[in-house]
Amino acid sequence: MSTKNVNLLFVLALQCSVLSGQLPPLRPGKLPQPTPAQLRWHDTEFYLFFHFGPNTFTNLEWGHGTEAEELFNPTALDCDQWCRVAQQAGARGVLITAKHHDGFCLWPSQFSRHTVRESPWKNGQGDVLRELSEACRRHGLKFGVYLSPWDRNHPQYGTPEYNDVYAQTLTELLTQYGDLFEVWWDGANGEGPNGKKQVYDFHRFEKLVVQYQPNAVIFSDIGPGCRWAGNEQGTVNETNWCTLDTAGFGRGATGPPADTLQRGNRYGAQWIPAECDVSIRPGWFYHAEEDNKVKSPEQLMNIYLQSVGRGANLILNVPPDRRGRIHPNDSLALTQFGALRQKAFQHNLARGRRIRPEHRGCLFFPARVFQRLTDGDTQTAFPIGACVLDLRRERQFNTLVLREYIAEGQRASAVEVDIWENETWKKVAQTTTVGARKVLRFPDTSARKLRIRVSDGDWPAQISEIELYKF
Ligand code: FUL
Repeated sequence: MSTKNVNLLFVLALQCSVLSGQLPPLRPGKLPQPTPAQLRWHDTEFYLFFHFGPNTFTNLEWGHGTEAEELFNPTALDCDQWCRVAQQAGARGVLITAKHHDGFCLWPSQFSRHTVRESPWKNGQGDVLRELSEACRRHGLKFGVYLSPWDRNHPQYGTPEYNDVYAQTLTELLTQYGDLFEVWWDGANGEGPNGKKQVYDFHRFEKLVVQYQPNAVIFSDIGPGCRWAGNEQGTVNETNWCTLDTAGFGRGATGPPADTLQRGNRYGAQWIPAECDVSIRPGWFYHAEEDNKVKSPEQLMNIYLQSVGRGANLILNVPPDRRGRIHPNDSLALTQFGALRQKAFQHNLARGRRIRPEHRGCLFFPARVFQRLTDGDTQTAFPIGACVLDLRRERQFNTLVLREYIAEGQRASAVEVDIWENETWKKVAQTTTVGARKVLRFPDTSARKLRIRVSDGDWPAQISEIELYKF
């Protein structure tokens, strides 16, 4: 939709609101909007996380940095298998711990002596990042990296020179493995081998990402691309604003409070949407004793509904084992989760169905304008306050999906859903924010007509799609 087109619609829709006696609050000034890279990131929705490295072989979660390189020796590393599992789960990308806190580099970095090159794996000729990035390209998956700022191995950690080392290793990742969709900075910042803590030059690191990978989004407690959601359970609050105020906050211990990360800040100064992280097992790295503690497909579905279903992205960790393969228990759970989701969202009862404004005063709009809400195209939107969806005959459903047209900011703060029953409207669901998407679940309900109302928010809240399911 062209801007001119949008503006004309806004004027008409405003007249329409006046006619119907409802003048919505207008907020002066422009709201923050996502960059094109962030918009693509929103579309990526769900991806896998791979924690792999010396900890896989020592059974630790946080390596000390003193582990011998000889320990790293996967016997049957198969990144194509990782990618097949990701695809079966319906993930659109993967992200790997290129370096965790123990400092071991999964690629032969020129700026470290603690890498795959010093290990016996493939006689020191291997490069996990090369294998994974190439497998991702073969499988049409996006690729991202976690490069821990905290390094318990590097001799220069804790000195200004370590910022050069970090910038150089980051540059290797940004320039040698093709397109990256995300760069991940965790908040852990402990002491190095010399007992010192690092003062990081994050500004310099951010500039490198922008320079070499302008399409990549940076994850951290304060973005700038996307934010930690404030817990490691993979969920975000039902009220989830994509905007955040970062002034006065840093990364890690100095980050915003968990509650703020969970909700974002309405009218926050920057577009920094939430990303929910969680592991399919209790730990982030592989531990054989957790083979029977893999989350079930139903648990994964619940996590998905409370992350992606609340407008956030989900990064689900699946740790490869000592062979360098995804354990069958994890791969089974992921395949079943993928099938569960596919089945749940297969048949959209609203697709192509007639949608009308609730208020008669709006009827001078051409009917096709309203059809944007059920046309299956998230690029077409309409700033409507209340609309009625007609399913043509009585249908059973229990799930409504709404998508806000976030390219022009996030505005809706309250939505109500009613069904037409016994000649009156009966409320079946309500929620707060919408954002990139909101999945609303409610008990099995039968009706022919539904009313969807953006009952509060800054005008114009544009909805791009309304979907209806029964699962
Ligand atoms: C945290 C790390 O300390 C954990 O080991 C894990 O990598 C998690 C995803 O991020 O900051």
